[in-house]
Amino acid sequence: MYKPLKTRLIVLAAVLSCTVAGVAAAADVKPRLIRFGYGLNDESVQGRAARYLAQELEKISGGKLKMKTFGSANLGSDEQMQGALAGGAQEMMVGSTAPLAGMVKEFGVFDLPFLFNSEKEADAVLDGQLGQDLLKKLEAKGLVGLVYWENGFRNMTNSKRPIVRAEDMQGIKLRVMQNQIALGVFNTLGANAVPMPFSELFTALETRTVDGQENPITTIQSSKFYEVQPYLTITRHVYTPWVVLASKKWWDKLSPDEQRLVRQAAEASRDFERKDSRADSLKAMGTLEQAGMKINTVSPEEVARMREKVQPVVDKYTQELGPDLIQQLNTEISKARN
Ligand code: TK8
Repeated sequence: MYKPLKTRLIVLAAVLSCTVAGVAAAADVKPRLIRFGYGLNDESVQGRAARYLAQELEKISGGKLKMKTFGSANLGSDEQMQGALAGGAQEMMVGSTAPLAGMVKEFGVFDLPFLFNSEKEADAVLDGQLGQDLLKKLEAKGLVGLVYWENGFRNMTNSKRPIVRAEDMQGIKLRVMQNQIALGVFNTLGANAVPMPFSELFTALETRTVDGQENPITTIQSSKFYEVQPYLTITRHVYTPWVVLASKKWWDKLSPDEQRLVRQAAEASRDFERKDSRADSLKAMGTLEQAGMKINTVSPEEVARMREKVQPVVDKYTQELGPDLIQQLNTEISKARN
């Protein structure tokens, strides 16, 4: 169909300006240096995923977005880094949800014991409505929550004895992550719970300031806790997620294109990390056994007893965190379970 020349020119101009705008937008990426901190050492699951994230970001930004990674809490403990991000003194980090509960109390849901049965259920909740809603709540605290990585199902180690029954925890000085729910859970199980940042943990175990701790076997291996902890008890009592965070002050200064690239790299790192964590977890048991740890698994009957024991703590925090939230959580878990 014939169109007047003027119309054709207008169409041409529109097409051209779109293309130019498109190129300009895609190029709206400035050279930046991003400091990314984490608590475990470079040989850990966390270290590998941090390096992957840095490489991915550099690749997709054509070398403009450079990330320098700092492991072993060299930029501070999880809590200290959270503060640095909120204040705008550091750009990015990854850390556990437990200390985040100090900023957004609802993150405490992940410290409720015996919630998830499998990684699949955890993924569904974290990547689903509830997990994403929690990330949004961080913005009001100066943090941008990007994705969840897997820290994993936690198990207990100690230097006193194998934990076969809940009673065996009696009197064990057990380092726990820094929040009220973790404290309540382990004190109720009979231990003497001592909240402490992860960065101080190895020394505390070595000097016997505490008798035990709890973490996923991947961490027990990479942090070499087997050197100072003879007993490992498989309890899988809690699944802890890690959250990749950005400083909101910094984030708000990024162009939409830069934000998109950081998000994209973070998502790729999530998929890499979860796969790596699960593969590493399968290998870690053998390594820990070879390293001489005495390993036992609590029986399902004993898990049921432990569950019963901690029910008052669960009830208390269901009220405190909001019965609706817990209801939503349980609904999302049972959907993933069936
Ligand atoms: C590392 C911690 C760690 C966590 C803990 O910074 O504190 O025990 O499991 O992964 O976030």
